Amino acid sequence: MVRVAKGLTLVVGLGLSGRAICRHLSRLNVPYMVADTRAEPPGLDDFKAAHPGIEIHCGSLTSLNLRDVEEVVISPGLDPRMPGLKELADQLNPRTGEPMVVGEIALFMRAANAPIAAITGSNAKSTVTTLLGEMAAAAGIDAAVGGNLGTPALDLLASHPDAALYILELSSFQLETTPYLGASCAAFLNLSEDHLDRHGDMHGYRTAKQRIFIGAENAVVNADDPLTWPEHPVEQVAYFTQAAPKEDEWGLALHHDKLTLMQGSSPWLAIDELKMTGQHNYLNALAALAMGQALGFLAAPMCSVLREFKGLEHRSEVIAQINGVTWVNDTKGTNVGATLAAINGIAATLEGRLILLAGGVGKGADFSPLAEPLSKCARHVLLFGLDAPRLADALIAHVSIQQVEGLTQAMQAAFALAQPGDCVLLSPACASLDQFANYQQRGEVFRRWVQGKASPTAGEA
Ligand code: UMA
Ligand code: ADP
Repeated sequence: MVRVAKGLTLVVGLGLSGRAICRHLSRLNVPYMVADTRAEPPGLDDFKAAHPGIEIHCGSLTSLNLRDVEEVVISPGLDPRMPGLKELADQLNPRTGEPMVVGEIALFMRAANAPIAAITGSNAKSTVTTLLGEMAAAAGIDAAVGGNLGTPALDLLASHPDAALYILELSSFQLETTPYLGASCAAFLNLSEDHLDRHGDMHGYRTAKQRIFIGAENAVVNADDPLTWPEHPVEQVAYFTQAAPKEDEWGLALHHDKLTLMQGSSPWLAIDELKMTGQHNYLNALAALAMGQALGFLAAPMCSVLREFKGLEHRSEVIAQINGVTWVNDTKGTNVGATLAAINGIAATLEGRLILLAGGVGKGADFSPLAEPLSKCARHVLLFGLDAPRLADALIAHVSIQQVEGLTQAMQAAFALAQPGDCVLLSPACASLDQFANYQQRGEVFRRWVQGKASPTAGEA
């Protein structure tokens, strides 16, 4: 047994968040040690060089004696109820009154000096977080943007100590270990199956996400999905819907014969002024507008951002047209809800048929909702990765499928099958970690291959 010395904070995980937690504790002169469940966590030597004298434990946490630990700060990718921490996770810290095991956002809350806008949901978090950040910048507000999006929240405190607003994308993992948030504006965008391997079931997953409303002043939620509505007391709630809006709701309706983003009966922006396409992105625009309004942003800068915003890379991103076939990278479609949104967005304007490339780590999801839309618009589905057999079981009765080894084989097969007017869509409905470092790497493999085919001399074919 390795005893954690009295008064030490234990940081668990040496990923992006764990390192940000360490930097934050170092800045505050809080004594800490680090543990990582992996025998050889990536970048261990670099960490040691940057933090001389910090004790590091690698391997199972069950060999740590945590009797005298001050507090445990855990990384989002780890379950606070994992072996070695389970008992402690149920105890309260006599010093802070918070659970003994907390996450990065709990530390962020203690140190932040500016209001927080927080965004969660199964999908669209990064898009809405980025849109809101751009709207803040256009409105002349010094906002720092990060969280699950990529820059750990604690790093924002160091890089933007005088920010007027923190805009945070928060995952269910981060919210699960956040005792109190107190956001000025908290959005819960949508709920569909994801991360069931971690949260057990939809109830556990939704309960974690609902924590975004603890202490919130304003909420922005999806009128079409009551499961997003706040279950914690919130002063003001704004709703967005894909239908015509009622009263003060945000929604979509015809105005002068054009589909328009509306608040109640007031038109804001015609859809044909947006660069983003797809019904799901219209909802994302409405959610960002509702948040911006709750935070006091002016209308004109918000609309000018919406006119220019093209969407983020890796999300329904058109990479190339080759021989009349459109190749679309939606590697960030890492759950069934996201892939459904991508398919529906493309199907609305598709001339030919869809060829879907999907597979990877399914996280316990039910893939059957994909069957019906694919039966209507797909020429073929190419499946790869860990959960290809489960996807095949869900789809085989409805659409032509083929299991292949990996993404490259899937792209080669799609290239041979596609007809002019078709669209080849990478939207895996799964995480990438069985065959790639992350979703970005999967998207880059797709992009490079497709660009190589588009101009064979420029890239690898
Ligand atoms: N791990 C171990 N043992 C450890 C520590 C980590 O096995 O001791 C594993 C985890 O199980 C996981 C991987 O290492 O498979 C990374 O986990 P982490 O908690 O160290 O992750 P970070 O590098 O800190 O990145 C996290 C978010 N990742 C997760 O929550 C899994 C990043 O979101 C986020 O950008 C970053 O913090 C900064 O805030 C990524 C993500 O996939 C994009 N998020 C999930 C999602 O969006 O669906 C929630
Ligand atoms: P997140 O950060 O929640 O993963 P992103 O903005 O990165 O969300 O989008 C991820 C994927 O979710 C996209 O690739 C797209 O397929 C899908 N998506 C985007 N907006 C929506 C929406 N409003 N509803 C459902 N799916 C969406």
